[in-house]
Amino acid sequence: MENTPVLLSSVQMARFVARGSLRLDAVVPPALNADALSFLTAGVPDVDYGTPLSKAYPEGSFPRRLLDIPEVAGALQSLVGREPEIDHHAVHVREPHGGEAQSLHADAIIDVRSDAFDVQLMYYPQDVTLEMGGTLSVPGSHLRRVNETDTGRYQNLLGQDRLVCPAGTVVFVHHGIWHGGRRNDSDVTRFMFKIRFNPTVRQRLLWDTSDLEDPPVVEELRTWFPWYEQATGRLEVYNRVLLWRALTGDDAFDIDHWATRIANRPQEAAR
Ligand SMILES: O=C(O)CCC(=O)C(=O)O
Ligand SMILES: [Fe+2]
Repeated sequence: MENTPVLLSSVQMARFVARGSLRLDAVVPPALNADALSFLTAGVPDVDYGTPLSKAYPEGSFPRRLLDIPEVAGALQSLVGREPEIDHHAVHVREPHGGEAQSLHADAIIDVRSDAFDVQLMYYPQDVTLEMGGTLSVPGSHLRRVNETDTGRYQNLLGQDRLVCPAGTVVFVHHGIWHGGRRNDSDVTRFMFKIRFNPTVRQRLLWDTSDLEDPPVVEELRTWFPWYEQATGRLEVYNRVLLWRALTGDDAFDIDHWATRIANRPQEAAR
């Protein structure tokens, strides 16, 4: 079987930088989804913080089989390199007709990095309907600095995304994305398996860069989300410019001269 990782394109990377998430619908085959439900019910043994990916999950184990899927492996490699470390993993269960919606939060507690990021893989082994309490997330929120539940009182942001997906969907999110599990109003238990990864290499040009100069890349980076304020929303685009510079090494990259203009601090004395 062909197991070569399928790397992300520059357009997909730019979309991740703009949205803070990347969704791969039904990439996990039905047989593994079926196995996953029993593994997740039993619980996945803990892995120590900082364990290298290649040592974290034994050959043949459910997480290893998930991470070996070419599209999953390729997306992960494109975002954080070949051998990231495991920060932690968790099985998130939302019981039928149980509990409350989680408040909107970022998993970053205190995190001021602008040139590096962790990613979280979220895997849904079942079809997730609107009633089942899929993860809500706010596109384009990841670069606005908040600390964990600072955003908890925000309800129903324009353009928010309440996840509805086919079985076997994997979503990768930036550590800063605003998100929260919803209340499960269905008769079915909803499972989600999450792994957070820390990069161990500089996150530069790790993806398939053959389309790096194509115009759709910049179009993605310009994406404007409906909840953005007219003025402050521009800060999100500015922060993407900084992140794209870090990811590509192109210190001159800009959108509408925003980053260039505010870097102008002439040192030469007037004569
Ligand atoms: O259960 C969910 O959908 C979200 C859980 C969550 O917030 C997390 O894994 O950080
Ligand atoms: Fe969370």
